[in-house]
Amino acid sequence: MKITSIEAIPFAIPYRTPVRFASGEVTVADHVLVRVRTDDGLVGVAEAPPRPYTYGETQTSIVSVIRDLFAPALTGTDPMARERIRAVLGRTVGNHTAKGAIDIAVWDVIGRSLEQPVTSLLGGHGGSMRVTHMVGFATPAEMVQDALEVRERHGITSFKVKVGRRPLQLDVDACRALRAALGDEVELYVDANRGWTAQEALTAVRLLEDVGLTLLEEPCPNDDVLERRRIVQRSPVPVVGDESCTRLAEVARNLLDRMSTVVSIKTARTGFTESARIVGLCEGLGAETVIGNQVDGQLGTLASVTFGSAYASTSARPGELSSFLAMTDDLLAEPLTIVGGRLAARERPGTGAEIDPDKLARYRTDT
Ligand code: MUC
Ligand code: MG
Repeated sequence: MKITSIEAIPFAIPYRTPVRFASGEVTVADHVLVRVRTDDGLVGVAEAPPRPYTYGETQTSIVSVIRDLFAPALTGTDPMARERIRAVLGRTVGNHTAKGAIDIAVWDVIGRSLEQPVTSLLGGHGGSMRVTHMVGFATPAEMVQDALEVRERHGITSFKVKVGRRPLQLDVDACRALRAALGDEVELYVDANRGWTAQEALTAVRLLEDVGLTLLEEPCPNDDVLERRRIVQRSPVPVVGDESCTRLAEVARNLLDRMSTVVSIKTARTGFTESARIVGLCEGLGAETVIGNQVDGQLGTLASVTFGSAYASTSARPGELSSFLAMTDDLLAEPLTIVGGRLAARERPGTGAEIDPDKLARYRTDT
């Protein structure tokens, strides 16, 4: 089998309510659909969500790097040769989500070719995951309403709260309001997206001690080396590396340098092949992982649960698998449904994703 083409199709689907956080905001899912076709007539699909303010990738840059660099380099390659594909993509630094989506689409082809679910090929641990919902910046009352609604509708009982604002009392008030409204049973953790200084982060976790947070994600810039280590040493809450852990070597450095204690794995960023290596590295070092989100649509979320539910260690904590709920529509022919706070991977060949052709025609922006 050989890859005959790799397409990168830009599309735009508005959000019902914008998702806001310390590093930026999302009002439209201006993502890229990646399709890998083979000479056997198979088609693998994946979604690349650029986050320009964090990584510098844009919808245009993803389309260009795939069209001009990665597609020509990989056309003619056997999709089973994942290590060869990884080596080709790895020659270029950055461009995480372009590479991640190609890797996932290749795995989708492999699953379809073998007529096996990719989640089984990867590890087949559990088939589903508990879901964390991410609550973006708003007033405390609006944040509480968002959390109560998703608990009521989808049974979700784990929440990641976006923090990193100034004055930090804004975030302290929001976390307190959420705990008061949701009760002691729900899990609450916070993600500052590097919005605070180390001192602000330490003050915040001290002020929030009685709220019972379980994780503190990207509290301050990772380049503030000594300050970041100071947080890891002093914080009563484990520190998660997200945008500071975008590839295997960064994860290794972050953990060995004591800059993070838990690692956020995003398949949008490291696909399945590199993510699997990160899982092994973290298990070997005794570091916990959490399946993160890059404000993915349904296709990206299906990839996250396909991967996250395949291993015991990645499904120990709930995964961030609900960001598509705020979108007005999606490309998947059969929508994802979160039931009782859980999302299941699909027991179908590949990742089980089928694209609705009418929706693609409506939302693609290149025609
Ligand atoms: C997160 O965990 O930071 C927001 C920006 C991004 O790149 O991902 C999201 C969620
Ligand atoms: Mg994060």
